[in-house]
Amino acid sequence: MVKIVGITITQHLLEQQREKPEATGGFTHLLNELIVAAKVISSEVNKAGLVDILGSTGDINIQEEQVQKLDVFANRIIIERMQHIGQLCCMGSEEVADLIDIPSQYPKGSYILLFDPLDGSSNIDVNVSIGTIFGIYKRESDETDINFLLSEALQPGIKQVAAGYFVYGSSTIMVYTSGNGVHGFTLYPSVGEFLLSHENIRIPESGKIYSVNESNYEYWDEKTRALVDHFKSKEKAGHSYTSRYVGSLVADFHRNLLKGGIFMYPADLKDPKKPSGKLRLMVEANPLAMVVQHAGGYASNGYGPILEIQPDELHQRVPLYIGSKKDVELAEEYISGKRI
Ligand code: P6P
Repeated sequence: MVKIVGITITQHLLEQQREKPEATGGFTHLLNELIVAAKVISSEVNKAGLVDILGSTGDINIQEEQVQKLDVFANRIIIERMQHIGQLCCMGSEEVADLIDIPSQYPKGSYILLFDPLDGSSNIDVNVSIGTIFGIYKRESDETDINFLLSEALQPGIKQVAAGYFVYGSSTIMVYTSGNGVHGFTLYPSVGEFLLSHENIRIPESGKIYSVNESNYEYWDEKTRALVDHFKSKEKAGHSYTSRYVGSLVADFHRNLLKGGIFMYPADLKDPKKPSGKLRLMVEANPLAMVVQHAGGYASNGYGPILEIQPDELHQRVPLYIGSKKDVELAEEYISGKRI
């Protein structure tokens, strides 16, 4: 007899809401609707391969990447579900070039949702975990016209009111923070409920795992090479590290969050159009940076906190060093040249 442990996420959110006298319930409503969208995506991901939703559409997205059918599906599910709830003034998606307006027939709210609908989707047809990443901001003015809202969406990550991710893997898990600890919930499929499974997650201050795509070694500068060489050398590091790289950011990040370690996607010269590396500031780095910070870790672009970067554009890329505080601080010492 399986003993159901852990409170539901609905119960958790209501308890968190009760702790905030000024809360109107709007944030709880927003997160609950996003959770429904994730359940739908999880259901589709878990039967991918059985239905014609695998593979690419043949299109190239704003990121100049092959669009996977599941990317399109996940993006559509989130937009369609979130646009009518009356809590958002706009949305930004990794899959959509411009900021997404709320159709005029629906009421606008004061929150901004930025998301990567299905990160790592090139791994779906080989059954590697993938996920949805999200960051939530509040608009700072009364402006609701989409032509003015881009400046409202381009806030530094430190302004996020909440952030988190869903991993669609051996189980579907949601990890999020609204500034009051980092909490993980595991989907109980037959019940359709996310149950609290990882309360108040804390990342170890230093780890024994480093995650990086070493095939980019020839495209890195000397400082980046020295940093990765450090993790490969027991003598330099003082203990041995192990390399773990799934190629799906949410999977690599989630493992390191629980076990400790550092994930790196450095700047590289592989693609002159992407000198800052591959990952996106607004829909990948900022949300995970908020999560890791509230779990006691740190996220840097190699020179300073990811969360303090003032964004210039919705899809800007950023080098990312994220995970255990001591490991990321070491990365900063190498990348900023303080250590050779
Ligand atoms: P590479 C997936 O495409 C993704 O955006 C992240 O999920 C992942 O961390 C990264 O790209 C992997 O990139 O260049 O190592 O294949």
